[in-house]
Amino acid sequence: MMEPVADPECATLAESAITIDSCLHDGRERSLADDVLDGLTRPFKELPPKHFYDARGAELFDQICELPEYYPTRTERAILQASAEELAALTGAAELVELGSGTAAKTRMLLDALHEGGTLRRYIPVDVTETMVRSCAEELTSEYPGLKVHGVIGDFERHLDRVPDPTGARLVVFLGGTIGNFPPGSRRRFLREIARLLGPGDHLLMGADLVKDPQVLTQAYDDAQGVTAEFNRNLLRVLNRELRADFDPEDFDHVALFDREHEWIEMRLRARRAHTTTVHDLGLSVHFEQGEEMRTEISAKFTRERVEDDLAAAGLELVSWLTDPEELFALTLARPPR
Ligand code: AVJ
Repeated sequence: MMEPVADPECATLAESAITIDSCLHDGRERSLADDVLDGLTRPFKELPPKHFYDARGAELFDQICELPEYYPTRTERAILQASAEELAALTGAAELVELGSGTAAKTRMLLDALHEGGTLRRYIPVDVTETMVRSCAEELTSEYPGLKVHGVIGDFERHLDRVPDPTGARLVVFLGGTIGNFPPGSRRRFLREIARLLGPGDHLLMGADLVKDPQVLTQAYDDAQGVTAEFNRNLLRVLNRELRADFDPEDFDHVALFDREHEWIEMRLRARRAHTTTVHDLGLSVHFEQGEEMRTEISAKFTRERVEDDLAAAGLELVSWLTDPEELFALTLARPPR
């Protein structure tokens, strides 16, 4: 059925409508090890949020998206619902490149609209989770006759160069507000990398969570059922399994706070007692003071001005600013200047 092609960097598996490039191999484990070694030996301990999403983490994140307190997912979905047709008309996209595609649940609204508009030919999901890319490729090729899917199994921070050359007007989508996970400098660098995927006539559609009442924000990251707390602590289970660390997740409390100066949410894990943990694969022992906090995520909140400035720094201009009536969340359509 699928024939592996000999390519040591990125193996390609191809069948009629589906192409899958894999860029992962052992690179992912190395990046976790490097991130943990750096992050846990800093004066203020920190781990990057991208390692939350193992199978359990992805499941917990799906639960977060259904929580009453967590408005971003349903709000973005409603905005997409209301504007998919307009976006399809504005972009006339023949191909949709999605960064962090996951189950592509929200993407279907765009695919539907582009399909209806008669322009859609190819979908290019980029995601670290191989099973997601594969199952979504299979579902979508059977749902949309004639659609080609070229999946890239990789980390969008490292493997954007593996996105195949464009075959027509392109729409790159980066949904969910994940752009907020980047601190400001890296954010602009990343947007510049995305901009390199765009030629004249191409567009970027990006979701951005907006600055709002701090209480609404902190509740979204510290829900009553404790799902987000579990999601946060799950990061320690990832380290235990992948790097043979011996964290007891119950040694840590979940903390979510809104940093008003930077206008971002921070999630942290706070040590309940002084203790030392070993990360066996790294030969590393890490001491935590009682009450010591380790940062596990920033999730920046935006204003229109901030989005416009960041886009401009990446050489992109804002075309449409689409938001919900309460202005909780925004979808921004941008393009290279003409
Ligand atoms: C997937 C990065 C958009 O920042 O809101 C949800 C992750 N963390 N609850 C976000 C998350 C805690 C989410 N993003």
